Amino acid sequence: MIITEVRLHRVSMPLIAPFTTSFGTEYIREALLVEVTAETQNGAVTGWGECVAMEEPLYSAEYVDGCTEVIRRWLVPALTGVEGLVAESVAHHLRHVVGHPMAKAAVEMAVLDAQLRAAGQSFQSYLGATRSSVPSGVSVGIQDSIEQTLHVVAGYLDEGYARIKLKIAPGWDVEPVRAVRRMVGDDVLLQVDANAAYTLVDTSTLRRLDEFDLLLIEQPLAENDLRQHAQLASRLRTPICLDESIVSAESAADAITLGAAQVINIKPGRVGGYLEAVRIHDLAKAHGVAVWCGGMLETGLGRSANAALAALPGFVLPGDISASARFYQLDITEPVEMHGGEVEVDATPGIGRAPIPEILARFRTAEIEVCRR
Ligand code: NPQ
Ligand code: MG
Repeated sequence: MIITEVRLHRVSMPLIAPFTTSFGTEYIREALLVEVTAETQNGAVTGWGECVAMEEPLYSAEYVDGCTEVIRRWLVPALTGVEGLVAESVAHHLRHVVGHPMAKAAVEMAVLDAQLRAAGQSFQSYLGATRSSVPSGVSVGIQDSIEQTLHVVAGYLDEGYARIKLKIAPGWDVEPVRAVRRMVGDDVLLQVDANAAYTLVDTSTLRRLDEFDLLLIEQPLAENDLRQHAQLASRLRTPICLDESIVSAESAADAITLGAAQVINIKPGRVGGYLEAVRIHDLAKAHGVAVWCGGMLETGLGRSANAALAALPGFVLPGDISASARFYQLDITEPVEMHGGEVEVDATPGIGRAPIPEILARFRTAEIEVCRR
């Protein structure tokens, strides 16, 4: 294919309820969508990508305005002249730009969507994924009280979610986790996510979580603390899962070799795209390391693509792939639904769903034409 037009759509989507993690409270999801139009052997086709960066650089170094700039100024210009562009060569054409994995992932996703739509192929079939639905976990933000936490968790279990993840932070860890485990009993899959809020000084506190039979503790220490995570792992019974630290297949290999990660959270945006995500899946599977698909409060675009990714056989733990309704009153695509603890994998052509024009227009705060041939 050859790219003929690229448009960026900035959308502002109110969350159903504020979402608090160890790094802050979010009220609105500021999302960035990439619309790529290309000429292919089968005619003109449009593909959509979603950039998962947050509005502020709190989860990782990237943020929406920065991604907009790097996509507009550096990434798109590196692709527009390329004849015979395929999704599998996007990362190669962008390799001279250091960093910016979420921006690169969004562009690659749009090209892959266009490519699959032109070929009439679903993402599931492209990946060779066989399951038609995937288990759906839910991420529970830090609440104002333990009572409120129990109320929220009970609601999600009533809805049928297959796994609960509690956000933790120093001062909000042992007691809320104890209360939730006591309420839900031994059989509910329960895990925690610290979003890098602790240091090795907190080892004794983190050890106290061992008694609650958690599936894993996600990213207790800072992004660059691979060695410290390995040290912590040797002192905890609870398996350590890395999120922020896993930025590429290389870092995944390092984490596995060092003993820093017994489990890996794969987020396509964080690692530079769905194709790198598949490489990490393959690597982890070859090493017997369990993976699951993380979430970044995606719109239906990224959410449906994540469900297809999570249908690969190495995704042996439920992902943070909840229903659209977990976060949004109204999604910009057909909503992703959860039934009986599972989310269905789309079998229609493309990497995910496409925005519904009227809803996109309603939430859009800016539209930038990056290029037109
Ligand atoms: C995580 N997500 O696993 C993240 C982090 C996160 C579902 O727990 C706006 C946009 C707010 C993206 C808050 C979940 C966010 C965000 C947290 C991502 O660490
Ligand atoms: Mg996380």
